[in-house]
Amino acid sequence: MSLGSNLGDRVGQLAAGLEILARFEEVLAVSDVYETAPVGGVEQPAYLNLVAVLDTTCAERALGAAHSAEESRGRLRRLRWGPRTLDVDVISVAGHRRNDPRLTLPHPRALERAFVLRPWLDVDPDAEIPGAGRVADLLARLDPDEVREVRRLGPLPGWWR
Ligand code: PH2
Ligand code: MG
Ligand code: MG
Repeated sequence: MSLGSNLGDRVGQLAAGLEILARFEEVLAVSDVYETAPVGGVEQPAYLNLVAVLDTTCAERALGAAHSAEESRGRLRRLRWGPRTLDVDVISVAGHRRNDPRLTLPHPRALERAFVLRPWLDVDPDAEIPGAGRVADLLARLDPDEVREVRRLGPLPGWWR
């Protein structure tokens, strides 16, 4: 799962999101927090992003947990790729591949997003995106200017690891 926030108390939003996810599934690992330049959409504040690994092989459960976490933070969907209190995206579930408008797996844009790949490497250096390759290789292929806009801030305060 990829968590992102660029409005209000960004750290608090991420921590609250993780707490909700943990009510659904065991959280096996949480990456460091990264500050990242916004990708796409309108001009908006910088994001904080992290990646969490949940103990599930069920895409529907992962999606349900993600939506609950977003709703708990009063997420408003005004603009595609616009600013948000908390965005939780299911990136990959147990190697599944599916093309469903509700949830496409793996996440179709993860392979080009340093704000997903960089924290993901923290928690799983051998991670692979089904059909796309190793996360480490995909990250190495990205424009270094974009990757440089990803700044590591360290662990999320108040969250166990
Ligand atoms: N999420 C988006 C759009 N753009 N940019 C960054 N840096 N981080 C995000 O999480 C993000 C984004 C849509 O979900
Ligand atoms: Mg997103
Ligand atoms: Mg989303």
